[in-house]
Amino acid sequence: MANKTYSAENITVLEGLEPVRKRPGMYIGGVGSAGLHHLVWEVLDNSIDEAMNGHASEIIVTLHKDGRSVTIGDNGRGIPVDIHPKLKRSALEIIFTTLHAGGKFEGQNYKTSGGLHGVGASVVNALSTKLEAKVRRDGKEYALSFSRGIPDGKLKKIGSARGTGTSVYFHPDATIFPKTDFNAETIAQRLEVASFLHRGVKIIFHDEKNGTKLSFHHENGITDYVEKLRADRRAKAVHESSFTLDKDGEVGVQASMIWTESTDDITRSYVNGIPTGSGGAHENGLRAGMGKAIRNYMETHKLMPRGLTITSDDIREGLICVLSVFVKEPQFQGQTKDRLNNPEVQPVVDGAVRPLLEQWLHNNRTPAEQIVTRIIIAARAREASRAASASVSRKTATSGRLTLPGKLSDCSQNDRKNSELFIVEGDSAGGSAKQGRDRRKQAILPLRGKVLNTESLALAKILENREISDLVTALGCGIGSAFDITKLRYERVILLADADSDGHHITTLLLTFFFRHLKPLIESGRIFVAVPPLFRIDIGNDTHWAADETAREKILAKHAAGRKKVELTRFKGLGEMMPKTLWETTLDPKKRRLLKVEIQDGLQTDRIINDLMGKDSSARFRFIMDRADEASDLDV
Ligand code: 0RA
Repeated sequence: MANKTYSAENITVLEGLEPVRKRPGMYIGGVGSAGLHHLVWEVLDNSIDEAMNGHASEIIVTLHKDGRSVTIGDNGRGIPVDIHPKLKRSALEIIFTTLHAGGKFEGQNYKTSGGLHGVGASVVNALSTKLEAKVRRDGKEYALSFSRGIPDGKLKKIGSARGTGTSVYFHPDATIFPKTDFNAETIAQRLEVASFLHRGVKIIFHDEKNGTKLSFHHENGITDYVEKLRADRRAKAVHESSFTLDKDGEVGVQASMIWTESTDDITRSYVNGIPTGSGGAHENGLRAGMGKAIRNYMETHKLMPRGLTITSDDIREGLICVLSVFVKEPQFQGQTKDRLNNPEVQPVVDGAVRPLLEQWLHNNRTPAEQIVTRIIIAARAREASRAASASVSRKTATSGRLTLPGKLSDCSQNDRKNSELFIVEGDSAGGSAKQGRDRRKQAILPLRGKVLNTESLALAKILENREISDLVTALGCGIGSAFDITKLRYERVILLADADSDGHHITTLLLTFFFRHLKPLIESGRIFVAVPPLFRIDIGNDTHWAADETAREKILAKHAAGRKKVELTRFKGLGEMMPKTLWETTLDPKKRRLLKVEIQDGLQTDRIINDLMGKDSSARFRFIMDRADEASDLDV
């Protein structure tokens, strides 16, 4: 079986391509940006497979000048071009025009990298206005092109060639995808991750739009990935080199981990090269195996401190970990299909991690003790912050309103339904909001000055801050280990700050705190950002409000033409707005505009918050420089 050569006969024919164009979402998950980029991942996966089977060493991905077409080339064996004896068509044509073609159903040539179990090439073809495949084999170069999945002609010999390889050019169909522009950064990031997960493969990204070329190549695979994650965050490692395991088998398991002084824990997990942001069976197996290995080690060497319990969170604090598994038939679940649902994978990962990590700890006593020390520090810090947060939540739990923060103007109704807490920037805006609100349903908590930047601070430290602890008390739901969402005292929490850069900063600081420490409030859709107006425009007897310059210009164009008396007021801040005005524009549920805060991509949000709010100012600098051309109207 190992040396069996593949030829046109092996290809199984199941269906035509019409279903793909009728219901593209069924094959690529959707026709938005993620679906569009999925096409690239599909074609890429075929080349990665060729490399992982030892036949290719280099993959070149080119984003063409139009930004809407891509070529992916490799130096593998070249897709076979021989003619199928029954179908009288080339294997190349069959692979690109037949769903489920690729010989993968015989269990050979099984695809171990990402993708859609071998349907990839034909799906991409069906959804492209043009696709051209070129193959170098047997000293010749062949080409075949297609439109919307249908061959434009016959397979052509276009010349002689040295070496072997395949290249696939495609241009997605704008009648299927509302937007067909590829994002170079999205592609570059994916390629870099692929180069870590498939060690040794050289992946080159050529962005013809910017004229840039990137080359990704990591001989040490996920060990290098962990090191990159650590270095990006400037997190100081507590031991010298990471622990890495690589176990072959029915389910392949690779994991690499290092403990750092940072308080976050970062796990990047992948199944067949596909990111699994929501975890699943493989991550559960990793946690279980890691927990058991460390506890066993601590017990064997009598390192368990008396009277201190070590939780799995303590073990993970400061941990940077990459987990990559290869599974024959992965089942993904969840709204974004990024959670692995194969229960059989958990014991396999657990069984790989536990003995290997435990053995490594026994054989490497210096790092082992450095890790144990880190875990004990985490456990002590957790106990300290639990004591602190318990004292904060006790205030609300025991005697209700009397112990609420003095500056909170609570709403009068007892029923939580339809109640709202406005967190307002500044005492004077707080005063206007207090007078202008619907006092039955709306509570106001004014915040003084800048809010604490909670990124990279321990919870115990954060709760020493008066503004934050007042906020937690007002919310009533506790925090950290004392968090209980059923105790939240309001249905909605609305952040209300000035429409200027200071206001945006305050909103960002508050959202950082909510994301890091009260994430379930965001996830359950309870956090909102109010949009106060920046301009008041009086035209004749009518008053209009505009949230920004664009809205102002629209209103002027629509209503002010030809009329004489137009009065324009720019609000300096919420504080100078009359209570009645604040009600009409920002508080009144019938007229106001609220933005609901949602987390679309947890990993990306984590990265951006870490870059923008974390200790590492160079990450912030890079973030700002990368986006300098997007900042058109700077606040001065
Ligand atoms: C089937 C059989 C063989 C190679 C490939 C597929 C192949 C597919 C892709 C897709 C992108 N790059 C690729 N490179 C190779 C092996 C044919 C042989 O036995 O020589």
